[in-house]
Amino acid sequence: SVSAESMAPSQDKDYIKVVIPKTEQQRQRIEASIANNFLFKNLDEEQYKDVIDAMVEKRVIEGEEVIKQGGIGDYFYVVETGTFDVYVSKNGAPPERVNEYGPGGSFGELALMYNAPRAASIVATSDAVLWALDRVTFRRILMENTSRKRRMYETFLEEVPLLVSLEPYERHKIADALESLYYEDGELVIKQGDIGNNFYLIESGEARLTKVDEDGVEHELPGLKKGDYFGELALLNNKPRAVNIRAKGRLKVATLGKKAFVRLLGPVVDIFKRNCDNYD
Ligand code: 1OR
Repeated sequence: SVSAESMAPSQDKDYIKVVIPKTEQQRQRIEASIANNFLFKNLDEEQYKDVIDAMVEKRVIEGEEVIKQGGIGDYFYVVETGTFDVYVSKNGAPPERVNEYGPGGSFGELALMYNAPRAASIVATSDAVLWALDRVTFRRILMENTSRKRRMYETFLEEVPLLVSLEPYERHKIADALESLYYEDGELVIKQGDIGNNFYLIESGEARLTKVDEDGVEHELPGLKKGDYFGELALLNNKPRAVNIRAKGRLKVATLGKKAFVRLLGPVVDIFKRNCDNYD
């Protein structure tokens, strides 16, 4: 199909690198802005340099529309400072605010990845500084990683009961942030009493749960299987891990760090809280 074709990474090596001259200080500002952005993870040194070389500084004022829904995709943007609102209009209805961005956020990748019209409008809600990356450089360097990761987790995330209420775009963002880890039979994934830094989804295999009571006796609790999640309690309550979790056979999990958990799973916090009541 046409869209499958447009996703194929370019084999063309005869490109001319985009180099926008910049000061050392500007380079440092870009590095700080992309430091925690998952789309820039796993670049080699040359790719990292090419991306920074190609970025161009764009200053916008409060109220300015940076992207117009339905428009053609030209640039991908990273936010250095300032805030933005995202609006979507469905079937000609008045635009609704669906999302927002602050420093370190990024937007505008969809139209470039899928050769599609802009899916949303983006308006500055304060004076702001953006770094813009042209379409060709985005596709050459950032798209391959991103689309591979999104495809890899797409089917799995669609089948996780916790996440069914999310928009596809929200699942894309979770896929960007996930990392897979493997554990062998009996290996400890979470230790009761530890401080929690990660959230886990079971990609394949099973996990055993146990809880040590005040007398030091370890009790077996119902186990977990593919599509189940764990590790959210300590992140939600800032309390130590409540149970031990071990691999039962070979276990594959997808994990999110605490920051990404808070940012990306905000929409399902109510579900977590409701499900917490079932633990007692
Ligand atoms: P783009 O190139 O289509 C608009 O230009 C950008 O807005 C888009 O890439 C995304 O980077 C960003 N749905 C679609 N695009 C979104 C959304 C979104 N949020 C931010 N963008 N939704 C919001 C999900 C919380 C779904 C709304 C139905």
